[in-house]
Amino acid sequence: MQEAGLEVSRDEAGNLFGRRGAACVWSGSHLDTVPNGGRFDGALGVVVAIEAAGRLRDTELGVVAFRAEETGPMGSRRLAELPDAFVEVHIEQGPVLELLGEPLGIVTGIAGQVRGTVTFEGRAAHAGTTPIDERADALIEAAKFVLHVRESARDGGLATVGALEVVPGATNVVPERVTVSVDVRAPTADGLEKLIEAIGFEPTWRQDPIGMSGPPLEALRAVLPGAPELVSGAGHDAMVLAAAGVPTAMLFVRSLNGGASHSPNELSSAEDIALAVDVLTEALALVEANRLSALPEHERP
Ligand code: HGY
Ligand code: MN
Ligand code: MN
Repeated sequence: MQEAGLEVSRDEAGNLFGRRGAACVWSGSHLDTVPNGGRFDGALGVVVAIEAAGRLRDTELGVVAFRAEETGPMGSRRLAELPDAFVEVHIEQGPVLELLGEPLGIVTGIAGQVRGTVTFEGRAAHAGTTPIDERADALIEAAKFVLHVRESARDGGLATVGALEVVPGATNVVPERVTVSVDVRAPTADGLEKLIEAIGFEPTWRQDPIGMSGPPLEALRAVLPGAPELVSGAGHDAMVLAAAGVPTAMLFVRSLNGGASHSPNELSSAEDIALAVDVLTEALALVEANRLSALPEHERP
């Protein structure tokens, strides 16, 4: 960020901000990722934003590297009160652009998601002396629920059990308690509600579906006329900014390897990433120029 000529600061949550001047227009993404994740989820958007800022030496703007996006975006909530506009570049994390043979895509909206856990109670017992029919095996009930979660998502939306905690978790003890994670996604609020009801659990965290909008979206469409437009099934920091009322847009970079993501197989090409830098550079300059021209004469720098 310093090499790009930005003034760098960090907040108490560990978010990293690079500013030039008033910095009303921002770009960036997150630096955290999932266990054993890929190298592009988040980091790609941070590096592309820094590169674009380094080219726009006369443009006042900001670049941000958020913390803790994967665990229910916390970092991005801080930026909501700062900017007039936010543009996030992100690897698509899906197969659409690769199937279309397109290097870049414009995001029109971000699917809603809810997360929570369900706990199954059983009774600890000796694996070698407790008859099968005498057992209250929490893991058997949890296993049935895991299948139920998957079947519930058959008619729309997505539902995933990614983590299981088995207590006491010993080879020779019948499980007495099992906690199951639930992750549910749907492009509409109605679809989300239907899936929550079908699964039958109480979410503890929610992000409603949200649209991209305003000057950042118009700028991407102006810079990339005719580019494919798609809804993101993955959540992003951009959804938090948009939900806070900040005009927000996202640019997707083609995922290779069939859209593999949250996996070491995640991949975008250097050529596509270079194109994204060109597009983001033009779009940020356009958003800031339009913002300035919309200011009353006496407020312009
Ligand atoms: O889970 C998501 O959609 C994002 O990767 N945090
Ligand atoms: Mn991400
Ligand atoms: Mn991710």
